[in-house]
Amino acid sequence: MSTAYRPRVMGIVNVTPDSFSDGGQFFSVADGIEHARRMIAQGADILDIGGESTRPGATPVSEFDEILRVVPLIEAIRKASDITISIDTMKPGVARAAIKAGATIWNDVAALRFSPQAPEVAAELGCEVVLMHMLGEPGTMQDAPRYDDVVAEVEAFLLARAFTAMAAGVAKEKIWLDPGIGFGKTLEHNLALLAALPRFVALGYPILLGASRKRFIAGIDPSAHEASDRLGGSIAAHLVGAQAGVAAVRVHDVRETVQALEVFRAVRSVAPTT
Ligand code: 7PJ
Repeated sequence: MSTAYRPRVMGIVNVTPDSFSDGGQFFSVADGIEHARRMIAQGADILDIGGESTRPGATPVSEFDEILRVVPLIEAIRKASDITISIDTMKPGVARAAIKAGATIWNDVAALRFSPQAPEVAAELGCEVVLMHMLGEPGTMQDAPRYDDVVAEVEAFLLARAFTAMAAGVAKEKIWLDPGIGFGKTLEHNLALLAALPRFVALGYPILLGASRKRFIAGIDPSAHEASDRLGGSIAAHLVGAQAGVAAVRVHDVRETVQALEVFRAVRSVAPTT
């Protein structure tokens, strides 16, 4: 296998009641462990553990309950494997508990805006931090999102959040940026951001791209009502990211994504002869 670049693959592991049919706490953690094992076997480089749904209309989770969901799973993964673990949370208290349990990346869709303490907590934890762009809040973000220039506005937001994090003491080397596909964006906004990925990569921070099974794909293929119908579109979007040089892609379908990215890498590793 060649050693040319390809993005790392971050597998999504949700421990939310939405994603696991009934069953109590015990069963969702057990399912999460099984899910994590499968993704590791399929070649994931990072596992992103989430205990709160950010879907519009999802019920909010208390910090206590979120910690109860994610910490046992992180501890179990940490025991079984040395894979990199990230915690998908907006809450500093959850990030703190997750990092203590073995996660090394705080993936924050609120880009450290959820609480005034968030930037300082990120600095204190010394972990890597993913700063993602979201317009507004999860509950209302898809209500007619508007931008004058979506690419410029998302870029300015991400740089401002990076400076806030650094001012609080987060090292520049620990910061990732993410344009936040689907978070307060129309189909046109999402496509503009995907097309502008080389510009985001040129900012000099590792870029995370999360397009997996998102609704904009159904805006292109209206037959893809179900999230599980969107694998082809997800892979296409992540290959666009690979071409642009993103550092990692956040996906549900690890096996298929690793395969696509290995084909990308194999082609990239051949020096063109013409
Ligand atoms: C993202 C995320 C994303 C980052 C979610 C879903 C919604 N974190 N968490 N980037 N999406 N960094 O997976 O459909 O795009 S939750």
